[in-house]
Amino acid sequence: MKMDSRITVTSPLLPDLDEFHEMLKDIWASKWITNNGSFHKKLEAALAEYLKVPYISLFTNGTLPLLTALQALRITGEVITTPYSFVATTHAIWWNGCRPVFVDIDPATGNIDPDRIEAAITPRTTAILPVHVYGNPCDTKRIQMIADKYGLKVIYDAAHAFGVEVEGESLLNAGDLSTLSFHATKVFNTIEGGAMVMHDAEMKKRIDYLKNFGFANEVEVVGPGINSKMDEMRSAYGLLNLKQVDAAIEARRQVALRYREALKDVEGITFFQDLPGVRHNYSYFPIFVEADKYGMTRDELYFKMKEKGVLGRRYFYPLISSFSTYKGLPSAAKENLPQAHKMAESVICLPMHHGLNDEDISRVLEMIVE
Ligand code: T4K
Repeated sequence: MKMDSRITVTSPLLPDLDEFHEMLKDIWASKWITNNGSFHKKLEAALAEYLKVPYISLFTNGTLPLLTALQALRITGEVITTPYSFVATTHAIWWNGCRPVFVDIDPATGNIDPDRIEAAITPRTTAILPVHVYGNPCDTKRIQMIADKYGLKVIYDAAHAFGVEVEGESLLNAGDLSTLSFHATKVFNTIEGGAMVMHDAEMKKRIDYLKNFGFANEVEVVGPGINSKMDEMRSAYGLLNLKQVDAAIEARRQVALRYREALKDVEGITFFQDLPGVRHNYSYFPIFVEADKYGMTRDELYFKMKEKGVLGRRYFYPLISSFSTYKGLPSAAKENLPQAHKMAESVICLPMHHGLNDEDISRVLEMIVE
């Protein structure tokens, strides 16, 4: 099989090269290449409008806004979170000197199960860090009620939730802060990149200081900041990608429709449906393999697909709580996380991106349906 006939799990949305070149000429002429330049400002304004959020701050990736959100809210002690995510979610808690406390997930969405959060709260708990996994919205109302009852902060890892809306409202406005990833593999990308969404100008100012070493001005450092500024090249690239992101989401939706139609009667294969009132972004298309009904294990199917050049991914296997770094935590015990284990052991994310053509989709489906 030729290398270029492989179908990858995702493929980056790329801006028009000529338009990008024109923007690069402007950047070269200005000689201002990073540190809150004009393209950076333009991208923040354009994203705030597109995402329907009051304030947004750009970052260099999706991990540093998580770290910074915990810093900004001065989170200490224990943070309740999900094991069913990319490892960056838990790393951010650890890097802040806090203890992650894993809570099992709801199999209907893959997200933290609100029914199990209260049992994990102790006098040391200060925050909840849920993830809208695959862009499926968490039960934000229930989570907020619990947070209010116990005086906890809520930071959403919304790395997968670019553009997701619930009843016409941006999902990114839930909780105290939300963070996004604009990595190459995401629905909207700036190559590497990310952002934080906040509710007020005061918090935006604080976050902007924190991502620039804590500098409030030339001579004043107001907090233990970090360097996570997005440069002008990637801001310009982002502005161009924003123009085509709606078309990309629609193309992804069409792929999801084809997958769902072809897989609906395959015994032992299940998948998520669109949730009522939700504008999904189709960032991933996970399927779940029940070996006894399907006649093949998840890994047998996964490796068979791989052999034939159809490169799905087992997001999120292994669970974060199974990595050697975290498996010693009391909340990482397998019996505490049965649903998360079940999902991690049955999932394959099928190729899902704007560039898949009919032939690609048929090739993916043949692997599963045959
Ligand atoms: N929170 C959550 C819930 C996250 O999922 C993530 C990241 C974060 C936080 C942290 O955000 P960042 O700091 O990363 O912005 C990928 C991504 O690197 C990572 O961003 C993402 N989540 C995670 C779920 O997936 P890998 O190691 O699986 O990526 P990789 O390099 O194997 O790429 C996957 C496939 O994508 C490749 O097989 C082909 C395709 N691809 C990839 C790249 C980089 C391309 O076609 N072109 C490319 O340039 O982690």
